[in-house]
Amino acid sequence: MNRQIALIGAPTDIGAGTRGASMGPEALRVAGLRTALESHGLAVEDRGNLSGPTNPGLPPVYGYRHLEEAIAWNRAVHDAISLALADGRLPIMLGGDHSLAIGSISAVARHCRRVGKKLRVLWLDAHADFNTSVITPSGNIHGMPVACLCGHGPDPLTGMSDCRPAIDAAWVRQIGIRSVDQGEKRFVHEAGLEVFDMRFIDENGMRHTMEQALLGLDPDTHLHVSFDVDFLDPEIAPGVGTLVPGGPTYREAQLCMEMIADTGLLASLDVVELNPALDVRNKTAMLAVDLIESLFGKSTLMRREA
Ligand code: B3U
Ligand code: MN
Ligand code: MN
Repeated sequence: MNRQIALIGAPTDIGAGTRGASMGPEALRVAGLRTALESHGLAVEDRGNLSGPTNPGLPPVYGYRHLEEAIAWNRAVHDAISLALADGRLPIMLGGDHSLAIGSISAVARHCRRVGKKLRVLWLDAHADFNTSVITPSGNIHGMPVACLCGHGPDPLTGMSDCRPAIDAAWVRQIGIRSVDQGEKRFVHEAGLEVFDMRFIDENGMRHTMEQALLGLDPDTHLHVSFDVDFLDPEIAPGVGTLVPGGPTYREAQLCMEMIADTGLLASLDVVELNPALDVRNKTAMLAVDLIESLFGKSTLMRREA
C-alpha cells in the first residue's frame, strides 16, 4: 500500500438534507486523524480545505437541490484528488456530504484508466445513493452519487473526468445497506449493483460478507473505499444527518476495515456525512478515526496466515 497520504477537506453540506456535514473535516482533525495515521508509519500531508459556494438553503429545482453548488464543489474535489494521485499520494477526502464522492471517484477512475489499473469501489453506507432527479424523494444530491458515477444524472456530474460513465456498476460493492427508496430499489436491481445489505450481513456474518465483496481482486486493482459514517449503527455513531437503526456494530465495523486492510490494495478513501452538529462530544469522529486506523492496518496482534 502507498504510505504517502494526502488529506483533502471538502467542507460542504450542499448535497444533504440536514446541515452540519460541512464541519466534518475539522472534527476529524480534532479527533486526531493525522497523528493516528502517523502512528502507523504513514507520511501524512494535510492539504487543508477546498473552498466552494456556501449553502443557499434552497428547495429542489427539477429534482435537484443545489445542483450548481454541487457541480462547483465536485469540480474542486475532482481536481484536488487528481492532483494528489498524480503526486503519487493516497488521497483521503474528508467530507462533507456524500455527493462529493462523484468528484473523488471520477478522479480515481480517470487515474486508473491512465495507469492501467482495475477499479473496485466499496460503498459502506446505510443507503444505496442510487437516486435520480426523477425518483428522488428529497432532491438531495447526496442520495445520487452512485447513479451519477454510473452515468445516470446531469451531464456536468456524469462527465466530471475523461469518460462517461465514470465507472461501471459491476465495479461497485455496497455494504451495510438498509434504507433504499421505492423507485431506487427498482433501479438498483435494474443496474445489477452488487449489494450486501444488512439482511445479508445478519445471515452470513461480516466475515463472509467481506470475503464476497473482496472476491476477484488482484495486485492490479485500485481499491477505493467510500465510507459514509451512517453505515455504522446509530447507537455507536450518532453524529450523522440520517440515522438508520440496525447498522454494523463496533466489532463488525472493525472486522470490515481489517479485512480491507489485509488486501493491501487500499488506494483512495472518502470519509463523508460526519455531522459534528449532531455528535456527542466528538465521539463519532473519534470512532471514525479508530476505524480508519484499522483500515490502514492497525490490528491488535501480528496475524498468521489462516
Ligand atoms: N435515499 C434518501 C435518503 C438519503 C440518502 N443518503 C442519505 N440520505 N444520507 C434520499 O434523499 O435520496
Ligand atoms: Mn451515502
Ligand atoms: Mn448514507
